[in-house]
Amino acid sequence: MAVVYLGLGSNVGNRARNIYSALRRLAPGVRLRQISSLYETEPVGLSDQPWFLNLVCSGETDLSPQTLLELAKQIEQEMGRRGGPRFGPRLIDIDILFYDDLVMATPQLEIPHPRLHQRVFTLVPLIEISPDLVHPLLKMSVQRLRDSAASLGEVGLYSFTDERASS
Ligand code: PH2
Ligand code: MG
Ligand code: MG
Repeated sequence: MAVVYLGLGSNVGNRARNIYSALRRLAPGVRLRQISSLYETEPVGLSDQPWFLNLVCSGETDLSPQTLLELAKQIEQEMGRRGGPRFGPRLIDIDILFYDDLVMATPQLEIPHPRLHQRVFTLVPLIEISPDLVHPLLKMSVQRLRDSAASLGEVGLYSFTDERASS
């Protein structure tokens, strides 16, 4: 059994519904433990696109990292994600952030996620659920990573009330 942290994001369609649908679809492979709030986040990497909703979750899994990646990709496909530019708009994105203390890199999969320590949209929800979680490569807690990250992108708690008001 491994403890994994996943990051989910969406900026196409009904973003909150997409993210919660993906969480439900993960359930056969990942026994969810903690789920952060939803955050509305400024796009990073390619700025000319809608803002994202992001959250992170933790869970227990018996899947290998490779099989977990395949499950994530399969869910993305089933939900209708199609190709597009790197860092561009996506209906749903499921990224493996941590897998126990594992450090690995293959052409298909890098764990910990290679950009998580720079991404406030990942660090802020991680701090909400596990502030003392230590990055196995950088040997810093996610709280410390956030304190030393260049403040890349705005991140705010998301409220469903705002969504109804604006649609
Ligand atoms: N994902 C990306 C690129 N940029 N920006 C935000 N705010 N949230 C994301 O999830 C995100 C992004 C590539 O996966
Ligand atoms: Mg991603
Ligand atoms: Mg991805």
